[in-house]
Amino acid sequence: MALDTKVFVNKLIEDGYTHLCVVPCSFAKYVINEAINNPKIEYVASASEAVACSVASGLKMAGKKPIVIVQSSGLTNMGSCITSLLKPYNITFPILTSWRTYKDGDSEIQHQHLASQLPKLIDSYGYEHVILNQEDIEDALSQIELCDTAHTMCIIKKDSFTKVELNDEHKLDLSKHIPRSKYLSELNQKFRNSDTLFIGTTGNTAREMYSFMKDTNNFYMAGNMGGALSLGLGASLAGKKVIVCGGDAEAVMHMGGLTTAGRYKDIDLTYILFDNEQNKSTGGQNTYQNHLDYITIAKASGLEIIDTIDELSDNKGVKFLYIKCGIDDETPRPPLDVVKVSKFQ
Ligand SMILES: Cc1ncc(C[n+]2csc(CCOP(=O)(O)OP(=O)(O)O)c2C)c(N)n1
Repeated sequence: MALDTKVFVNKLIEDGYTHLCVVPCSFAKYVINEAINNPKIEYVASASEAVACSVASGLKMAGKKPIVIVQSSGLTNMGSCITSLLKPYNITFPILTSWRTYKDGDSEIQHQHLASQLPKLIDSYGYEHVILNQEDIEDALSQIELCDTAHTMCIIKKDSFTKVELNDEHKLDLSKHIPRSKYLSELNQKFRNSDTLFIGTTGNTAREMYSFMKDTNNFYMAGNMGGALSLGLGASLAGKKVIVCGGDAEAVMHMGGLTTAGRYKDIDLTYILFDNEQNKSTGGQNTYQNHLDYITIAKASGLEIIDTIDELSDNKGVKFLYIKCGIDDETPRPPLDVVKVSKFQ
């Protein structure tokens, strides 16, 4: 059985909870939708789990009642905040983490390690854990209360919540933008049979590259969200020509990668940022990043701005291409044998 999401969120509000600080996981999609729909709780879309945890700490220390929701793969990002802020300063608030599983042969290898080790990770942070009771809403709420007052984390399993659609006023309309597949096909055409290495980021970019860039040399980075540009920087410092293709949520998770990459001139590295204004792969949640001017940020970080795929060339430098794009239909994930590559071609 799944918890009634609307009742659950409304009861949290009745219990005084004020903010939901989130990096999305598809397991929490419906709670996120309800929090966005419901004006009585504030949805704080966070660039990373570390950001979500620090914002929640500030809220709690200033008298509010925040809740954090993250994916198990992101719990490691919160490690520093947990061990050096929450624990020593005895700050508590509910941290809800999904528990992603892994089946042998599955290409989602980013979840393989924590599929068995999540409780140990939580334990190593000095936290107890409870598994959210999806059968009994009152018990589930008392588990959240416990997590608000003790260093206890709440694990969410798949299908814990009933379906809630986003209200129309929160839905994104990207129909006027050209879908990403069109640009990926153009890249495929231009770089087929070239030695340029393409790195696709976690999320739907890599998945779509698998469908629309069949003839290029691609590395599909299933996990390590936020690390694609830096992975590409390492490869280009080692002499590769590299083009990183990423999404807008991935771009901000470890944005310091831009400032590090911008220091270099004598390498061949390009970062193409596909901005679809959402976390497509975890359920299409709005990234709420329209206040960002990505081109200005990249330029100020030292990258050279180019405007079109046509301008991509073998000239040395660290280049940045921003593309606002629309949404393609779902495409299949790349299979395990193409994902699990430990050396670049
Ligand atoms: C550290 C970490 N946190 C959260 C996730 C869950 N996650 C996977 S993809 C994704 C969103 C990707 O969105 P974006 O980069 O905009 O690309 P899109 O899927 O929209 O193409 C999220 C939140 C993750 N894999 N790793």
